[in-house]
Amino acid sequence: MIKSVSMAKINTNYRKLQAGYLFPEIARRTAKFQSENPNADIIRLGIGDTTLPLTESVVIGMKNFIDELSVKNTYRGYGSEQGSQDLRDALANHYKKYGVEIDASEIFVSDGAKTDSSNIQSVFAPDSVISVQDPVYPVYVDSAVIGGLAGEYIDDSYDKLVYMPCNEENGFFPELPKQKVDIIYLCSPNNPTGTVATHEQLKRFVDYAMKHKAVIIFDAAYSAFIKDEALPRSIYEIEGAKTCAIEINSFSKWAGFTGVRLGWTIVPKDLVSENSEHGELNQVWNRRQSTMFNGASNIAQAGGVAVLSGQGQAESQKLIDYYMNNTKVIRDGLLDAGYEVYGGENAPYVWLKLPDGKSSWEFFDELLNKANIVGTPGSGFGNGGEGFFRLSAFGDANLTTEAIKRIKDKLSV
Ligand code: PL4
Repeated sequence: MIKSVSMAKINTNYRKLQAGYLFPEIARRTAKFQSENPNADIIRLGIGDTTLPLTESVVIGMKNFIDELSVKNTYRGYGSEQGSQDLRDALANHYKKYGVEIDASEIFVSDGAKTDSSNIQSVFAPDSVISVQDPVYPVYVDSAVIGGLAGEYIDDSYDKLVYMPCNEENGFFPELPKQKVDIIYLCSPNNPTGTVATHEQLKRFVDYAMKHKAVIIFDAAYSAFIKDEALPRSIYEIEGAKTCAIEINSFSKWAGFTGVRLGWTIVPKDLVSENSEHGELNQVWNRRQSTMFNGASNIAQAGGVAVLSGQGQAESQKLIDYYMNNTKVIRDGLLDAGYEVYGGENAPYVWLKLPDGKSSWEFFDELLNKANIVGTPGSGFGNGGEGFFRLSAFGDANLTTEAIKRIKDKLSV
């Protein structure tokens, strides 16, 4: 007879997560409002989800690939876990535009930046101290909680995380952590504040990381939206960054791949941590991906190669221009209405300071009820986002113009 000694146990770290994940919570509240107000014509400027169709080159690239898949001689099954050589080469070539030399073997293709920005934590020791910007894209924090790296939630924050406030005083870019931290998440162009780090600001973090053998995880998912040539599009534009930074990026926003799913992560061979040898982190990530990931969809990768072609780049630029025009409409419109706004000049998000000390969720409800517009409450990105509100530029241009008109007509500053 088998004696029952223990039962399967769930990972209780899940119980430490606060409330629901932000975006499903917005979707839930919006659906409730729509069911109670079936005639309301809701405009969605909340989730940063693209609305323009795939470009011609991408469609042709993917269709051609599907044609190959439909013929026995050219059919292909599993690809390499690290991504197709074509795509890795095209990505390495892409970085040359910024004067950055990356070897294709340092690039790992994935199904998107969200996946990699959380999974990357697994290559570091479980007692690593993680620091995050506040406000922050919630995935970095919640994945640290699930992995047991965030500690306990006490007094509105996780006691093992080091929060780096980003506010009006510091131009929404943080000071260096006062203590030694091991992993530093930086996101530029920033979600949610829409601000972009300068060379000098990144250099300070690179210098800190090199001094303390910390690793920066640099989320550059919106880098293609930087118009100002003086601003860095990759952390590897900063001297020394290859020894201390991992960069994550995505085809989601500049190529309309939010549903197609394709991203990449760069783990340089020069990257070292306190206890790793030259090249080891690159090998460990390779091992992690080979063990736990079967490669991005080969159809999506064919699309990615098309995005990076000359024609593909010209077409993507049109998508970027369209969204950045929306950003201008939002920014100029809100400024004109008397709001204080940040970001939105080199990023597809506008960060609005709420008048009269209103809370972010109060404003969410007011905007939805009075103007039938969905945005994203700043507090959903952490305590540092309270009193702010994010508007996304990824909507339809006419609807974006209409939304700003409604805000002007129906809300008072
Ligand atoms: C809603 C800084 C959006 N369900 O599409 P991916 O996985 O390549 O990129 C995800 C991502 C990575 N890094 C940053 C991002 O802002 C995003 C996408 N964020 C938003 O509105 O903040 C979409 C969110 C999606 C999610 O949970 O990520």
